[in-house]
Amino acid sequence: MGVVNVTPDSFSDGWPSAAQAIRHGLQLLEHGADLLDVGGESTRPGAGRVAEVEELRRVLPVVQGLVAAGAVVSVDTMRAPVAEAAVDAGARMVNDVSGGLADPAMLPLVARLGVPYVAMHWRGHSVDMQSRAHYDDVVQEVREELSARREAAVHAGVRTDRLLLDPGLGFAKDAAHNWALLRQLPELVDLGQPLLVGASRKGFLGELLAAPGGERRPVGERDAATAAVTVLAAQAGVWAVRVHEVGPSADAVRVAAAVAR
Ligand code: PMM
Repeated sequence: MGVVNVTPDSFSDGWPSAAQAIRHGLQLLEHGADLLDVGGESTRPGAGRVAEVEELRRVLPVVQGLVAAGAVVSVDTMRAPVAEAAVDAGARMVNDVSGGLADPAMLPLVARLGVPYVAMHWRGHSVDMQSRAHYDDVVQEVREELSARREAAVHAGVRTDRLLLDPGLGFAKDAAHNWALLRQLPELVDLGQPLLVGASRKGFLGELLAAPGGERRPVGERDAATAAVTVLAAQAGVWAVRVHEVGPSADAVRVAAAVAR
């Protein structure tokens, strides 16, 4: 899954215009992306909300442009009206980082639309989410909280064969939490839903690769580490990885598949 952020304030990339975002999405397809995730609201730690009208203005032309070019598009949004408008515009999947918690209309909407839905592990909006990064056993708690989101989705009418889960690396999680989740990915795959993992360019990779002086590896120089995570994810049976640079991860998936064969 290639990331197409239509956000001037994303932590790692972000295209200021629809034309640039569409061009970028088409490049990601050439690099081997199977689907493109279009988002108009940054969720980096500390980010505030974007107005719904602005989110729609950012996302819709990009969804339309990429769908017209033949891409399979998912929309990265926490808002039901944005999800609905994007699906009307041709998006085939909804990726909700809040797992239905941010907008009570989201789960009933995706049930009605019948589109695949990604429920990510989330404990609150980005502005103060890191204050919620407290766990006794992060893997167990993420499992339980994802199971609760699955129950809520099913209760709202979402079919289990259209439900995907995501541990939400970096969302109310520090580096140690992210590493623990990556180490125990099979326990999350065991939940029985297709699993999506988004480690791409995130801060914990920048910390791992920090220079001797302590400065974190710059965001644009974390793609080799991201591809390494992709290998581990593929080996653990993850369904997809959400990445900014698709080529290395597409190659990594092929290597993992060849080894498995
Ligand atoms: N991470 C970001 C945004 N959306 N969606 C899912 N399902 N999983 C993630 O880990 C995730 C996401 C933040 O990254 P970005 O600002 O680089 O897009």
